[in-house]
Amino acid sequence: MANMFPCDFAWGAGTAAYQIEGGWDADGKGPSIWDTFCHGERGRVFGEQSGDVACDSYELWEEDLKCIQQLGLTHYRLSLSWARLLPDGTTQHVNHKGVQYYNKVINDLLSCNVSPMVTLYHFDLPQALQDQGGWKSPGMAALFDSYAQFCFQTFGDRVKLWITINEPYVCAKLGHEDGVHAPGLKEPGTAAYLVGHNMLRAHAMAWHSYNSLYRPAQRGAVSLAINSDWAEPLDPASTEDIAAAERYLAFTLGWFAWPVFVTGDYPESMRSAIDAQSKKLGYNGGSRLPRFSKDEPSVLGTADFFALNYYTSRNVKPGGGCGQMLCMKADRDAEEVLDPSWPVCGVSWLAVVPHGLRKLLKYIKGTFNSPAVYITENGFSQTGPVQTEDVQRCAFYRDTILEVAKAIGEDGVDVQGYFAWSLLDNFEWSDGFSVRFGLFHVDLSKAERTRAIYRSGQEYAEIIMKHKTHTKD
Ligand code: GBH
Repeated sequence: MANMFPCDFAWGAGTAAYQIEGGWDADGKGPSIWDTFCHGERGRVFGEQSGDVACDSYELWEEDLKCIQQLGLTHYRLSLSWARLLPDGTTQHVNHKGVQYYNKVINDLLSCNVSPMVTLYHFDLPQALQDQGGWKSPGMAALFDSYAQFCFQTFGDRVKLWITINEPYVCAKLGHEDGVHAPGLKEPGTAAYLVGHNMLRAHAMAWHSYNSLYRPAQRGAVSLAINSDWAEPLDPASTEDIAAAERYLAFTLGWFAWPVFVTGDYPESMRSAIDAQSKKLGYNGGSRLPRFSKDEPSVLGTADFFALNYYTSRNVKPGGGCGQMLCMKADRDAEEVLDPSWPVCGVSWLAVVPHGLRKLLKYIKGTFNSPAVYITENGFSQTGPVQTEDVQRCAFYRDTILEVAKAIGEDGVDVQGYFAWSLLDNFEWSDGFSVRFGLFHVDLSKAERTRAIYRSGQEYAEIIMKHKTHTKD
């Protein structure tokens, strides 16, 4: 099909600090909750692995830059380690070595004509702030805002695309409901809603700070990255399944996008499902889904673009509970079914459904008033022996990018960029290094952490090259 990508389309790839940097205690960095999580109880992370060294990008940044150039990326998405910049989480103590590191990264990117997209928070809270209650504590919002302002002040002359928080859903649910991510809390049915709420408040405060204090001079754009699967009713003719699919989307995408893009509050279907479940189980501690205070600046309108992390799709029907216990699954009442025709790559949750991305983009256009969209993450994983000739992943990127082209050309979605996840094989959270999302393989058996391009990296480079040279006029 004709090339639908605008000439200034962002062709990117992403990484996150804890997943690649290593240098966990180097040069004055403070510990984060992921350091604590990995160094703590056994059995939390595959093979007792950690991000202590990871791809050693703290030492080997210039190797990463070579990879970025080899792909011909126009944009690179990285995250800052809060505890590397502010070891105790507060602006009382700035670690200048940390500032120096990110200054070099940003300056090197710019001198190679690559625009940075910078995420302030990708799962790695300074441990010192967890010790004060972490994201369950309402005070985190102001602490995040100070950190964000410090970053805008320090790097915002050069960084024009900011993500405040990556995937509040994952931090809230995997970190505080399931306990499989740091800080490893298992408080089903309550903590996640509180954490999600404080993250939205934190994001909104930072956006307002940027908007009034930094935007006039820096002229950048700020958003938060929302992850969501696409969901469809298992039986398209069943009203129960249709309602379940709507609840599924409300509890993932809607939880964060509705307040920011539509009403300043959570989706009504989400609150009523939670409250109905509380009633059923005789919980009378008030609504478990917090309310936004009228005394704080609104979360409505606090995103300059829509940042979407899309990986997979689900078919949905009512169901999924935890007996007499409170839990988000029971609140959501939407059971996930994988279509047997969808291939699964690497991890069990990742069914390959490129056309789900197009549908989700169309849904976002219709529901959130045609925002500009950046696909800030999308990728395909490997497990088991390393396959350098990863032809399936090549097909995945081709198919997915074609779906993005259709979303732009046929559905009129204003997609402005696509970031493959990930530049490098890296520390895949509780899966350790057993799951590989990289466009480059990283040899962990060598101190040099040698990077080697996969076939899919070459494929992506060719796609980028083709589109850069033949963009629509
Ligand atoms: C992204 O989240 C992260 O932002 C990124 O750091 C990570 O490397 C990448 O995924 C690849 O995993 O195990 O059944 O509970 C993607 C969204 C939502 C996908 C939670 C996995 C867990 C499913 N993730 N989901 S399950």
